[in-house]
Amino acid sequence: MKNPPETMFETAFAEDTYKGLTNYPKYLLSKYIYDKKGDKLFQQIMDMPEYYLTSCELDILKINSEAIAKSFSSDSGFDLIELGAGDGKKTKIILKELVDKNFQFDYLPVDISQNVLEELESSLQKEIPEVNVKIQQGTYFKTLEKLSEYNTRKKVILVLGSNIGNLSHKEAVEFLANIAQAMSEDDMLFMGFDQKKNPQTILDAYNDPSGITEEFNKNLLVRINSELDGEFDTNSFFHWETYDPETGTAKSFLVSKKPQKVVIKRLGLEINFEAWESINTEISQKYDDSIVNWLADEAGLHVEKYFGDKENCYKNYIFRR
Ligand code: AVI
Repeated sequence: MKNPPETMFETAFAEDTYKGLTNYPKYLLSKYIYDKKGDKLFQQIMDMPEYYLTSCELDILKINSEAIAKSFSSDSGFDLIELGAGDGKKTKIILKELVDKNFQFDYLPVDISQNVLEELESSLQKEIPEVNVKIQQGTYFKTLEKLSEYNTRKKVILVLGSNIGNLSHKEAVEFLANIAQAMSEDDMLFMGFDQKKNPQTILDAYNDPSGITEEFNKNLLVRINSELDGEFDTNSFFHWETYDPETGTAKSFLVSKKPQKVVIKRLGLEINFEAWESINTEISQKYDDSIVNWLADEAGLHVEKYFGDKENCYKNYIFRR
């Protein structure tokens, strides 16, 4: 890494961008794709026919809603805590079932964005007014820690969308171990994991002909341009996807079409790109039961059960301590 500027970085985005673009090979962190535009593009990705993950998980939740709701229930009621709730499209299937069956519960969606939470709360008030919503603005683990200090009744922690796939195995174990730490024996974790499958299906999901995934990926460069005074010409990079069936890792790259230098003023950097040099922008890990069991074991959890679609393209696992 080149010597960082003497002044401190203004934001974590600035620091992480500096580290990633002065590393060899170059990388950027996918969490920074999600600003207002990135969120919108991800909504569009979830509606694409190639992006099977959303429809598979929706099917699993619809087909198994009764069994899922039953497994969550507890005589003394429970708190349903969702990490990263988004627009709640999938969660509403479970919430409807829980309300229909008259189960006693509160719904606690956790998100860093107050705006996202307020929108979710008002849509729930319209669509399922019976749900007692207690929005929790904050980071996942701080919020979980706080909730496990004050709440004594059963916690059901919900993480949908195979978001764990954007973490390396090491980071995924840390993520699960942090959740495990907030869980008592009664509590459970319900979480989605995209599964290994025909490699072509995976490549198609991350390489749509309409170019939405490319725009989503390039939003990283757009953000560097607007927030860090960068001078990326986004047209001189193209999106490239790979999938390794041995490791189950799909990787997204931006590849430089030509030799070029890019200035990022706020970082005091001029970055050199060779022709065809890449920036890794995301990993989307695919799993099978052995990997999920191994991750759980490393994190101090175990798999109690799973719900899958007909072809086991996607699975939602129930974990306990
Ligand atoms: C949010 N995450 C689980 C998505 C995925 O499948 O890795 C993000 C995404 N990247 C490209 N398409 C969708």
